[in-house]
Amino acid sequence: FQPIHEDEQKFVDFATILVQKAGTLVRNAFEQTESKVDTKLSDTDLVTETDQAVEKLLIDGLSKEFPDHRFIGEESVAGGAKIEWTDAPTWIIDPIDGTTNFVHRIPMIAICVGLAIKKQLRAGIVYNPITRELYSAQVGNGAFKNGFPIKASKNESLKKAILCQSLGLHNRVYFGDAWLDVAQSNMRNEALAGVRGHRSFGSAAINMVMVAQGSCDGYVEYGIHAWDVAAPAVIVLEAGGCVIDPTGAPFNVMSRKVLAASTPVLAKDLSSILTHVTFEPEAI
Ligand code: 2AM
Ligand code: CA
Ligand code: CA
Ligand code: CA
Repeated sequence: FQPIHEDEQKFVDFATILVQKAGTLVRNAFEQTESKVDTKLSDTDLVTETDQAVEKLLIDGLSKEFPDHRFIGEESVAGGAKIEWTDAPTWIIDPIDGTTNFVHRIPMIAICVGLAIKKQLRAGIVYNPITRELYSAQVGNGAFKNGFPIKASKNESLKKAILCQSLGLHNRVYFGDAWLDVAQSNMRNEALAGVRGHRSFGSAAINMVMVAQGSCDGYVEYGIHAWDVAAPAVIVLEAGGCVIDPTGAPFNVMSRKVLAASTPVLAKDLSSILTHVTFEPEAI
């Protein structure tokens, strides 16, 4: 492990404790049926008081300890602020990934905190406060679940693969001159329809840590944002998996799309079969 900032370890250790504190808040709110739900852009785009409280807890806590750090948080940039990258340590935060699961009390949710320094992703923390699974990774240091090393599968065969995609409205993109549901389009492809199984956990981060721990073999999604994938991408890579752009190009955290796979062979096979759609890069 080669830090690129002398206090990098201190940053990550502090954030890990804070994420667990935030987890207690989420766990306590999880069983309450009364939690107030608002919609953002559409009926499927939910936000709760807990999303906002968790983001505040994380940003307040980190900025108090590290006043010169910067933040990219889902619920803070939603107001229309443009994301600007600087060399300063930057925390990329999704307070609850899987808000729909949270609202429906489906226990697959994750607090995601990624750290970039000098515009490079350096660390990722993905915590499911309900199952108390804490995934973490730092570049060059391997990936862990509750302190135990995790590894992506060695699967190179699509036929033996479990694939994750997101089904549902938000995965539709305007393509050509009509709406295209990317996951449905992929499923109509014979090679993808014939894999061992399909899963959709309702959280980008959970889908990705499933690849990181070798439970699933591939994950593809369009329309995601930096805060959905920054932290879990580090975890997949450090677990020995691949994270690329679905076209096969190098992964870009701002490009609104991601392909995670257990092996380079599987990543390449998936990339050659998938429905490809173009997105404007992150413009928030
Ligand atoms: P979120 O819960 O943080 O919003 C669900 O399939 C995955 O897609 C989740 O990671 C969810 O993140 C993300 N997502 C992004 N935009 C969404 C939307 N408009 N509706 C539902 N999920 C969305
Ligand atoms: Ca959201
Ligand atoms: Ca998210
Ligand atoms: Ca979220």
